[in-house]
Amino acid sequence: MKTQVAIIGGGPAGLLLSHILHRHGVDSVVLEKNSRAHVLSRIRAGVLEQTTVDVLRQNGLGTRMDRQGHAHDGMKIVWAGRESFFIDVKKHVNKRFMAYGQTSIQEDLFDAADRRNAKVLSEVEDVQLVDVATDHPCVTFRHNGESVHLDCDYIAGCDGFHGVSRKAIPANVLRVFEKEYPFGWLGILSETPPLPDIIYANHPRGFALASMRSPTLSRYYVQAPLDTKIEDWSDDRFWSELKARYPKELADAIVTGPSIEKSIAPLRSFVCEPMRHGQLFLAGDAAHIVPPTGAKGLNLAVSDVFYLSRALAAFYSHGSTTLLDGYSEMALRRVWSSVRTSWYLTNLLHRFPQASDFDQRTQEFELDYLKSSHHAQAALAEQYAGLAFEQ
Ligand code: FAS
Ligand code: PHB
Repeated sequence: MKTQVAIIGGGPAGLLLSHILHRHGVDSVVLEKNSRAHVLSRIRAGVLEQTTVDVLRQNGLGTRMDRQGHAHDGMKIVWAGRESFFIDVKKHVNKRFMAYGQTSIQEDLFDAADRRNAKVLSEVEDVQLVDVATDHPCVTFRHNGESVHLDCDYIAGCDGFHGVSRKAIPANVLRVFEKEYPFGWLGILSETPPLPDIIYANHPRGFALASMRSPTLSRYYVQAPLDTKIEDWSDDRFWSELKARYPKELADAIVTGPSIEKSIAPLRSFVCEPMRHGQLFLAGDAAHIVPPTGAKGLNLAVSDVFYLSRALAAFYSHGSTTLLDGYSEMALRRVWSSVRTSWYLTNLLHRFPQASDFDQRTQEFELDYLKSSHHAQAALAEQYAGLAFEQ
């Protein structure tokens, strides 16, 4: 087999890259190790930055999002049972963000791939990257019991944190920056009407978050210890703990119901540099992970794909490698900005088991300052809404 760009991973990064490359006349093959049903079963991100919304609309992927998504002017923060305050993103930076689930985006991407008869191979096995630092890289894998050799010009590693692409960068070249947080998020999905706003809560019992997927689908999270077992958390226990972390008038407004999904995600930050080695380019979770507090993970995958697809299109349309050569540094500037924002919000809103009284006091005064200063709120609004792409 031969293609121009071999894409490893059929999550949001891989499918979006394949879609945009096709619109620029660039051929690709997507290799996904799981079944389509498994990929669609994963419940993940829910908040889209303005730049992500723009990329989806500009590439013909915004129709259902504009119909079913919910645009927000900002989000609320409440702590220790006090009055909540609203970070008015629209007022501060004239941007909005969209509540539209990653699962819906994945469905839209698969539909678009089917419409263009895209070469998306599911349930591939034993993917290996060969000669990535030469001008004749290739990918070998097994599919439907057959061994396949895929020649290509470039390889896009879109295979997530546990993928194989990052491992193709030599250890003496790769630099890794990571931070583990001492807690996770226990999240549920329920077919109940959500609260009208996205509301972050910092409470002595721990962090909580109220979000949504649609007017009839709610998404909630509570901070939980790393050794939390799902089987120890009945729906009743979850709802009671969630309500305990919000002020009474908000807790009373939460409509409870049976969970249709329940999962725990550890919170970590991880960045690898560089995001390129030879003809291999990493995009999305293959290169970086952020704690979900800032709703940045999926949005970073989209920004990597925006930069990488623009660079590949420039090469195939007029032979320029300038954007390809600058991809890693450009993508990492936006990655580190989002890593920092996610780190700031995680420290601001969670209760750290080992926190000293000093740590606790400084956290409370940071919240007081954020509540009272429109400068501080403007800075957070700018970062939460997402920075503009570099030209
Ligand atoms: P993905 O991990 O989504 O996709 C990688 C794909 O590569 C997968 O389909 C995988 O099967 C495939 N793959 C792996 N190894 C392979 C191999 N060897 N060969 C072929 N294919 C291979 N982000 C937010 O913004 N907000 C959230 O609330 C949020 N919640 C999350 C909850 C969880 C449990 C997780 C894990 C992530 C969450 N994220 C959240 C982040 C998430 O949305 C990611 O940022 C997003 O999925 C990144 O997309 P991809 O880079 O495509 O990686
Ligand atoms: C979500 O809806 O899943 C969500 C919203 C905001 C976040 C993280 C996750 O910061």
